[in-house]
Amino acid sequence: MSVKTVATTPFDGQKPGTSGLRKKVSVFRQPNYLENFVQSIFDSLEGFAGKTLVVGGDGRFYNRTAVQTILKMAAANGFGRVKVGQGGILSTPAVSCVIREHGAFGGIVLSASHNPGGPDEDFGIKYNVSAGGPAPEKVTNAIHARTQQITEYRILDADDLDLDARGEQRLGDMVVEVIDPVADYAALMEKLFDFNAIRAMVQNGFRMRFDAMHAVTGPYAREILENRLGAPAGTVMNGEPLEDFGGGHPDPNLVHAKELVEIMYGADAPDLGAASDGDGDRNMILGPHTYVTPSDSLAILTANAHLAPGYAKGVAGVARSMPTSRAADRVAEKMGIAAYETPTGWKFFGNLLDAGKVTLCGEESFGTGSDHVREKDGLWAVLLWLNVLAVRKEGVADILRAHWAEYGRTFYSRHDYEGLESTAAEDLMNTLRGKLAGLAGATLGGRTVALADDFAYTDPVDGSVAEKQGIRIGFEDGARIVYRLSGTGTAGATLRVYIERYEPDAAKHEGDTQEALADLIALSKEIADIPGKVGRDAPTVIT
Ligand code: VG1
Ligand code: CO
Repeated sequence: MSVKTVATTPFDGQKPGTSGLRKKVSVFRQPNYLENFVQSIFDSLEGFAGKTLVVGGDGRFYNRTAVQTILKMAAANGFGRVKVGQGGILSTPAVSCVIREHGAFGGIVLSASHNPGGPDEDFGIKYNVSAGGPAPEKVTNAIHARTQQITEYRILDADDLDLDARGEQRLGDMVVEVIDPVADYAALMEKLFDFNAIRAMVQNGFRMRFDAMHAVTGPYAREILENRLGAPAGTVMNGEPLEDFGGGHPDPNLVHAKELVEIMYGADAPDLGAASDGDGDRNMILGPHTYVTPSDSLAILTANAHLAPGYAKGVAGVARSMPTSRAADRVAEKMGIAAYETPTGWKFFGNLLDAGKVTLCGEESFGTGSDHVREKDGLWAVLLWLNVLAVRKEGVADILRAHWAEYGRTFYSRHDYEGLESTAAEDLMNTLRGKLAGLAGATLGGRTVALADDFAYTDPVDGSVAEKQGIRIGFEDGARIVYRLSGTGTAGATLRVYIERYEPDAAKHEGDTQEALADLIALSKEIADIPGKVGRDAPTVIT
């Protein structure tokens, strides 16, 4: 086996977005495309000779091919060991867990998360640092810069390895260890949560359904929910990871997790319904005829985390991405703990978690997590909910209503306008930016604008600054409209509009979210002239 040095030339557009580099599979399949990016990652890192790299992905189409290439390149670049999930599978939170548990140098996650998979769909790759989290912008910028300069990459001339047999194999001087993708992760969950209490609740007749959406959490959920917690077989639906996720969007929301939603809104609905996404870092929580928004879920978990053994000492602070509703802030205020507002994307939580400033974090996009790893974690959120339900002995809807009664309700919705022409979407954002200075103090739709800005964030730990992270228009009554363009899509542009309104009056907490927000939704279209700028009257997806 010899190391080959292959001459190459840069590709345009190898710029990591909100969460790694995501492109169509056809783009990744171009000769040298993946290799260039992987070599650029390695070229941007220092001091990994002889160290351990963790590699795994969500099992989507091209996962296995990419894993083989990465293993040979890791060997040629001098890593000492790669821990790779059996079959090339590791959920995103499991990669984070394995990196931390084994003191690895870093990891490579192969996923386009909630985007569809298959030969004509999406693929993705990202690098995670030794703390277990997504590389910060300093690193992703260096990787991108390197992709524009690259002239060669190194790869071992070797046969493909058997990824399905657990155990150690050699690849040149490097050891490849094919690991059980679930073991370390499941052990960590057992440490954090009261499995006995949850098991007892299940034995007493508590019923749940977990929709793995034919994505990576199937094996994790079966092992944890069915094998360890005693939920009956069949609790986990769509539990077989498929390369194309069965043709669906592995995105756990009311639109894409339709099968689960029908069960939860049907007759004889189970006590808890939950779903996770392609790479296992998102979660949706449902009770019988009840939907818990991710923003509310973060707030409720912050208020209740101490009920689980792993958080018995309390929560140091909570962080949420800027477009996430401010429900968690209200809990933090009452509890006397710090609340942070960060740009969209989990990489911005890493420093706060490492510094012990926060214990829980969350995003409106169905992401919740804690300091147990450095990624958002779908099954973790489900287990924390289960632990809270087991201790409080109340239903999901009761807990949600009690939370609103105590803290007030934040009506919240996200409207996505997908598949827009990129230049038109950019123009909409730029025009809006141009209007901001004139908006403060203005009256729009009967509300007075208290704040109008383009969100900029200074990291309180390392002082790094991230600018242009989304346009915020805040009103004096606490209502808010936020606009930003997606950084995870692979075709055209997606405009995300986030709308919220605070309702302290418990007598007004019932009712439909879209109706409760109707005037703000109309205003959101008007302020940005969405119909005029991008030719749309209505969003494609509402969550
Ligand atoms: C979306 C979400 C964001 C999330 C990101 C990655 O990004 O809005 O909150 O962190 O996806 O999640 P964007 O730029 O498209 O809005 V995942 O589960 O795709 O890794
Ligand atoms: Co994901």
